[in-house]
Amino acid sequence: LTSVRYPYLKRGNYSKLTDQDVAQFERLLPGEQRVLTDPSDLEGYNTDWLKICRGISQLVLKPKTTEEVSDILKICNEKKFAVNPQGGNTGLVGGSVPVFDEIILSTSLMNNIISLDALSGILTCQAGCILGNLNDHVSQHNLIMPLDLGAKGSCHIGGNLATNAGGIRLLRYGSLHGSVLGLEAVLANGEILDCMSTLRKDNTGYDLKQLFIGSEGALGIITKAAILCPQKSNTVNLAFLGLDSFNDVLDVFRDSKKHLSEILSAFEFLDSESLKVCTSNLQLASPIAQHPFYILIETSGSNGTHDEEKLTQFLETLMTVGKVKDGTVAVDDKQMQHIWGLRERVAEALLHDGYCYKYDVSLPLHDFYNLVLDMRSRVGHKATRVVGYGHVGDGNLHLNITSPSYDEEVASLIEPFVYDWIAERRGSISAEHGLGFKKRHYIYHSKSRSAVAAMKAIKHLFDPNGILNPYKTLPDD
Ligand code: FAD
Ligand code: S2G
Ligand code: ZN
Repeated sequence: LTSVRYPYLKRGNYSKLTDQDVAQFERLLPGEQRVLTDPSDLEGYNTDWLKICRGISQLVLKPKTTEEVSDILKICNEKKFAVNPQGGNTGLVGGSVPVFDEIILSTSLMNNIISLDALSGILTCQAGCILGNLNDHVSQHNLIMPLDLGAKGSCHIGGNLATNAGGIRLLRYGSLHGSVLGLEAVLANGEILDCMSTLRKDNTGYDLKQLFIGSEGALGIITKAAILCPQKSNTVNLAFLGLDSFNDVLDVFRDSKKHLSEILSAFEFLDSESLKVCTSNLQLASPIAQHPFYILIETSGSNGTHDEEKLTQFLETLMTVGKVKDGTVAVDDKQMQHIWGLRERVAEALLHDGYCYKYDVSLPLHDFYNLVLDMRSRVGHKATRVVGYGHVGDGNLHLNITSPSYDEEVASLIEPFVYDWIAERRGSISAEHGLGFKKRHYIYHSKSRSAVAAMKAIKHLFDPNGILNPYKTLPDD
């Protein structure tokens, strides 16, 4: 079976569901809303957050326990059903929805918090816990989650691990490869791989959990996680600054590490176009006048007087030397939320333009904004908007280009040019969102053939029948 949507792609020789198979899953998952077959119920699960990738799955399964996931995968592996693991369905590379009629295995009912040790700050929970809920829970114990992203209201921690999500706290708290102490996953044959641990140090054998972080549902279904949660800071400050040039942004980044040092907890940037999409498409107000660039600097520390003094002194210096033209420091939580909204809701605002060509890339900082300028001169006249924003501190740019609807001419002006541009500067074509369905054939722009060959060998070891998230992450060649 090929599909009109992907004429170039043949459906793998996976089995097709029969009524008997559905009945078998219904016996396995007794109770309401655990086995969905009604097309209207399936629509949301078959459509990704960007409303670009759409699958034609006829079955959503909602297990509650690791054992149920194991029983489901045993059947799927024996009967050769393809399976698409799904968490909050907020992924942006087409990895979270089927390409054809893969069975969707949703973690939405696997949302138990198992334990939280306030002394060590170690949380253990099921994979289907929503990141925002976990943050609310741990903050009652003076802790925070080590990651925060705009999708926190719906993304699952299992999906965050599977995509090795970065987000706005990575600058301070590092990647999930460091904050995840253990995980449990179910392999394609139903085997439960227990890598759960609440130890910060354990050098006994290969660190297998790392393979699943960033595996995008292709090596196993993550069912539990153990995460080290940092201490919640007594005082958090957020400055929103206007600057004239990207060189000034980089200078301020360098100076903020020097002068704010241990209290610096986030450093994000927006260009004028990305702020404009929030003010025009979402009617959000900017707290300062228009500038070519904006940065958000967040500090988090234990002593309010010390932090405020340090931050004020730093900002005054920046204004005096003219690196920063304008700025404000949030006076309360409400204003802090509003300013973070200007940064975290750019993705949502862009959707209102129509179709979004998204490039989440890592680049050397001296090249960072040149990609936006080059793409603007190459396709700006044909696109609605070309914007650049993101996690400067991580060297991670979010280049987004929009048009009212998918435009083949715009797309062919962008790809493969944008990927070649990044590869020539030894950047990464996917900094934090993964490759999923949309970017897997560009993997060689960022990974060697020997590395991809080893990935395929590992994939074959864990999933010899290739039933987990086929057509994703790794290229066919
Ligand atoms: P899904 O979208 O459901 O799935 C994502 C991938 O993981 C798929 O390949 C799926 O098969 C797999 N998967 C899901 N659950 C499991 C599991 N339990 N076991 C194995 N595989 C699984 N990402 C960033 O890194 N940084 C950001 O700052 C950021 N901001 C965002 C802002 C917005 C508004 C949105 C919509 C997305 C943003 N993202 C960001 C994308 C981010 O990757 C996803 O939001 C999130 O990490 C995926 O979690 P999810 O539960 O939604 O997974
Ligand atoms: C972000 C997600 C949204 C986007 O906002 O940090 O990771 O537009 C992104 O890419
Ligand atoms: Zn991001």
